[in-house]
Amino acid sequence: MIPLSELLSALIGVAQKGAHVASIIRSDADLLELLVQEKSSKEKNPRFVHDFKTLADVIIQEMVRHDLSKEFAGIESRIHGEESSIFTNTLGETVVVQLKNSVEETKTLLCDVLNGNSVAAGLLAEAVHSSISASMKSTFRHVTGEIPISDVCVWIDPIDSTAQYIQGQVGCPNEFGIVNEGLQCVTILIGAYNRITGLPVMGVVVQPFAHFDELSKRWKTEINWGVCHNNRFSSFDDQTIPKRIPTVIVSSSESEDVRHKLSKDFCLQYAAGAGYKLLCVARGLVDAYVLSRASIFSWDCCALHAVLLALGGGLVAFSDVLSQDVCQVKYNHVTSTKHGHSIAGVVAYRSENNRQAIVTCLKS
Ligand code: 2IP
Ligand code: CA
Repeated sequence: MIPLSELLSALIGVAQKGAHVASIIRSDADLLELLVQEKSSKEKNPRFVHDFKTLADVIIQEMVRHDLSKEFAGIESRIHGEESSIFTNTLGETVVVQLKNSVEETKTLLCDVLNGNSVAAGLLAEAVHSSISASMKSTFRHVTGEIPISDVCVWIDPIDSTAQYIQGQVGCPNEFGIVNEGLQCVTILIGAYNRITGLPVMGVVVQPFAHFDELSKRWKTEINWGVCHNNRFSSFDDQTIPKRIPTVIVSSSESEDVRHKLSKDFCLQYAAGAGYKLLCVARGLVDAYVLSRASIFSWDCCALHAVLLALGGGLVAFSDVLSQDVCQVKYNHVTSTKHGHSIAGVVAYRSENNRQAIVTCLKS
């Protein structure tokens, strides 16, 4: 058994480090150039077929795996990420991207994938091996309870809203406090679920680029979390929820039919990033996030699903929302394909009343 506060502390630590790596990549000229360049198939790295943006995702994911495995023996095989860590080139050669024991060894491995770019490899290796110590312990001192570590599995989305991360625009909050597009929509999502029940246990969400400080010309990071194992705890303060008209957030690619239906009872808002839209629900900026297509995956949802459960809300598949039983999405599917981890659309809500209101609207 391990204290939930210990697991939470570890997840917050690795998520903060992920945010640090994500911001180093955007602030270093060499790495940024690699990130934003769209290569034509002719220009593509002849040795390794993936673009740098995939490597940025994978290296953050593998850093989380490495650091958590050091702290919790045996958890390594139960940590799942969006990206495959195996890079294969057109000649059939493969490299497994992982953190080695030292900066030098990791640099050598990354240099191989980066086709000999040792400057970029060195910068990345240093970032993933760095220790950052911004402790938040005071904010979760009240989290009690324990869990057998052998029951804990983890889903990581190393960079959600990759397109916004690469574009790098500074978004502007609208009158609802929502940023439709921009770096603010980028999140790092780390969710723990129970291997037996399949239900979320805790989630951490970090916005590496939450607020741009004009004075220092630097981005400030924001971290939120929730725990829903026996008891419920979260970083959110219900007192700050603004009074507003009923509002639902959707993807800009949501179907015309669903948008039309929802707009009868709700004001509709749009934003990029599945994680960011779920965060808007957790913050109480909207009542719910509705997605009718199966274009979302376990790694997009697990962390914020935990936060919503901690707040008294939840996340159900769109395909199940009209059924009698409220059936929370589960994460313990046994499958090895990406498609096997997709969720049949989403209705994510902050309270039971909000869920009821969506059901009533969709039934009408
Ligand atoms: C994506 C990203 C997209 C989202 C999609 C996710 O994850 O969050 O923005 O689409 O569902 O899978 P939309 O913005 O239309 O909701 P990633 O960036 O990690 O691929
Ligand atoms: Ca994602």
